[in-house]
Amino acid sequence: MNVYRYEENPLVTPSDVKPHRDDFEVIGAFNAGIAKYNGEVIMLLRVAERPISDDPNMVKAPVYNVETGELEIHSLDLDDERYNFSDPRVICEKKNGKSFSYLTSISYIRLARSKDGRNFTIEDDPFIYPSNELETFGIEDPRVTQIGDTYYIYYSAVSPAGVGESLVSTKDFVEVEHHGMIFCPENKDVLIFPEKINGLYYALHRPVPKSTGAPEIWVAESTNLLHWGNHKHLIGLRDGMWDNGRIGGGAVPIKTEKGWLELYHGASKEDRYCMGAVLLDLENPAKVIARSETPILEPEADYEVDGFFGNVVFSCGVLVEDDVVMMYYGVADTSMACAELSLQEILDSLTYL
Ligand code: MAN
Repeated sequence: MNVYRYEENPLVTPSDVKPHRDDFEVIGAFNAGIAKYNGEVIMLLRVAERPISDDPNMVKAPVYNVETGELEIHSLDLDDERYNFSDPRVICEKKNGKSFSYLTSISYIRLARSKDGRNFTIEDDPFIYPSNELETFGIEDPRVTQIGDTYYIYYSAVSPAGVGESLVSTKDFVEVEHHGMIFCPENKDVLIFPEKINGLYYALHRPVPKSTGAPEIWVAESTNLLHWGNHKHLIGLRDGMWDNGRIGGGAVPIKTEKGWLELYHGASKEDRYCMGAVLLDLENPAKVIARSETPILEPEADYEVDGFFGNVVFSCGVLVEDDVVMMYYGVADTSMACAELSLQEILDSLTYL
């Protein structure tokens, strides 16, 4: 696969972003949703910030307080036996195994704008900030689907109640209307198709079943974008391959003559995140036509390998012009990059079922 990484990469880094509070530092500006609006490329950045800690033995965990509308800072002692601090992203209670008690940072969504798709100006204030009890640990990994003149933005809403997917909409990237949670915990990586198919809206989503099953990609239908049903399991993990750990949708599905092309992320059991592709039937997105055997993009550049959580390429949005796919993607849970790939080459690389 020919991948042309922009010379300007990484396009946005944490040091480009001003923290929204003086006592906080920005540790991530990544996993951005992408839109085109008024001739500009808009990044909806996931900005992750944490309280500056003056004591190396203490970790400060920020939590949004719904009553006060402010962040509360919880100080946790690294020697506290109850907690496991080994994953830099989360603080887990030891007895609970994988489920977490706190995040080490709080994420919200900030806008960055560009005329050329390479040089971005970052707005000073948060665009979408945690605002209810399902968002007290933050909001993450936004995707944007434009339908008519409305941009539907949906993101992971994280709280002690779990991680679900919430929907908002805007027409101008100023006023935002909230529509509530559309997929309840645990669910992430929702991708709403950009048009109705045979009279119905479609979305990909990624539940995390607990008793049997794995973090895999599902498809659902809706008449109104709010209520989703007729859920079907779409694609699963593949033993011994790059996507044997967890998978989830990445970019809004791209309409091609051959079918809907979904660029998805797959992580190995070792948490190495790559991008791959799956082709779905144009008339029935629940039908898989073809899939990547090998990744179309994998962490290779130093900014993809090293960072807050290394070995991650994670796209939440692409722009397509003729044969060129401009894939914007988060790198190492730290920064944003972009690479160009050929649409035809991606389609030709797939293994047809
Ligand atoms: C995972 C990672 C983190 C994220 C949490 C909650 O641990 O994706 O970046 O903050 O889930 O969504």
